[in-house]
Amino acid sequence: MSDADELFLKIIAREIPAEIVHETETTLAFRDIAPQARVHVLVVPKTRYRNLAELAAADPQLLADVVATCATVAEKEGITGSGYRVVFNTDSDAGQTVFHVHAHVLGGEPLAHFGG
Ligand code: D5M
Repeated sequence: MSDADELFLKIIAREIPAEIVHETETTLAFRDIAPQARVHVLVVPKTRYRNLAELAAADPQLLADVVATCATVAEKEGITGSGYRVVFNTDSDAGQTVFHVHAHVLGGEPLAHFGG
């Protein structure tokens, strides 16, 4: 595991500062350091898995906890009325840079549309 991949474990351990938005027994939500929207929060499981596939295979309940925390964050940030997006960048084509699975919760303004 590289230093970059340990970053979120250090945030969970409060060894590196972050603006924490919400915490549960199994997950932590904190603001992205380089926000791509007015609201941009990362949700991580406190146990590290490299990416979404590893988490889904190893611990489906923990994946459900991450998704539930995303919904809670959207509520707390007041963006459920206008809508929001949840993204798991996975590996190189998606530009994943930190190999501790994390969901991006994006909203608070109209987002560029993609898909059909
Ligand atoms: O997303 C990794 C995200 O992690 C990227 O949007 C920046 C964010 N980041 C990097 N360092 C920090 C710290 N220290 N606090 C908060 N957010 C951080 P990826 O999907 O891997 O590209």
